[in-house]
Amino acid sequence: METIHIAIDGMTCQGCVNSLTRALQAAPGVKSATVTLVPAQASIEHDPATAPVDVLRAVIADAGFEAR
Ligand code: 9UX
Repeated sequence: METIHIAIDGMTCQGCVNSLTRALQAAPGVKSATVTLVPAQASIEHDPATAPVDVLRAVIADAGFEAR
């Protein structure tokens, strides 16, 4: 497991934080995800073999946000 931090564009409220948190935690290979609005970022503990960064970026995009 590795932990990465990704800056997120497009979150405007705590609901955004909650929905992105759920989307990330539902992704295979993600052990845990902590999302904050200030600063706008996600800290993701993941298995890089199962959930590489480009997959995490896609999960974030599908949730309606943008990984910066
Ligand atoms: Mo509330 Mo955040 O509708 O988009 S979830 S602003």
